[in-house]
Amino acid sequence: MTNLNVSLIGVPTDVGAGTRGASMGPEALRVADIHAAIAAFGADVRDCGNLAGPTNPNLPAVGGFRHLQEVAQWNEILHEAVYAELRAGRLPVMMGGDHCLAIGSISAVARHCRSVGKKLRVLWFDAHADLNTATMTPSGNIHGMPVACLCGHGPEVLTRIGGHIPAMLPAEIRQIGIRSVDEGEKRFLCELGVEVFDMRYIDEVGMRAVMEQALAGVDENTHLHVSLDVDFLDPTIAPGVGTTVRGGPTYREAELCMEMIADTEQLASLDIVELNPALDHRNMTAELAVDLVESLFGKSTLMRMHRQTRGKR
Ligand code: Z70
Ligand code: MN
Ligand code: MN
Ligand code: MN
Repeated sequence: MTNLNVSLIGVPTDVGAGTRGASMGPEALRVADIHAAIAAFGADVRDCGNLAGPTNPNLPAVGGFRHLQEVAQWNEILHEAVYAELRAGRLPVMMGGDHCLAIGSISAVARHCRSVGKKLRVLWFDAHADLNTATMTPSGNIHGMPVACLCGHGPEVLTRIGGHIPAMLPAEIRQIGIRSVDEGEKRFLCELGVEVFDMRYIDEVGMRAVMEQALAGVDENTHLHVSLDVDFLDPTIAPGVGTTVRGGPTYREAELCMEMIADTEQLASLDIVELNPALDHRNMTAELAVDLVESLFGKSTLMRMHRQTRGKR
């Protein structure tokens, strides 16, 4: 069963993003009552509050990176916090914050997997591949680089976090919903052999088949990490993000993703990132994210039992 000892970790950073405001994401998720949404399933939910890290100096890129030292500091702090919760047997939920925080969270998850002998599977829901490097990046924004850093391609201050380079293998990640990929990233995705379920593929085979493939091989010994960049969702339902990209999944498709993950009962850590309350309307994107979290923690359990009974008749 999914671990119901849940720790909420606020990560109020936007140092990796191009647009300011994701630093307000943790509070918007609290206002949407993420705590109650998870506690409703009988979970023991602990809000650890917000981590403290460097403020956003709002400077231009240097050597291909914006705010490299600040991003490194935030991720060192986050890595230790996430690792501590995992060791304590808890399921950490990272309330971002921009997507650069996946470097700290996933490196901690991977370290935990190595220590307890679990297989790692990362599901990366995003409009973007986030696989840029200093030479390929069009922006210098490090939220466009966490997948590369985790796979060992990036500045040492980021790749060495957690003490194992690479923190993660390309074979351990599945990317879903991708529809905005830079030229260099396309080549690099191929080169690394990352399994990508882009929007065209989702259109052609449907979300159910996509999720079956993305979850193939997940078993009782798998630690499932979900990294949910809310710009994965279609901007008509999720306007509160820094970089909207048209043509994303619908509410129903996104719910199905989360329900199929809940069915595996292997969810063990979660990032919710890139929520930007400064660009949202009446907190609708935060509320949508909380709806998805409810499904991820098994909101449809009753219906699932009903479906199984019906299937046997
Ligand atoms: C672009 C870059 C990005 C999120 C934008 C965009 C990256 N590929 N990621 N918004 N979440 O600048 O690297
Ligand atoms: Mn992202
Ligand atoms: Mn994105
Ligand atoms: Mn709801």
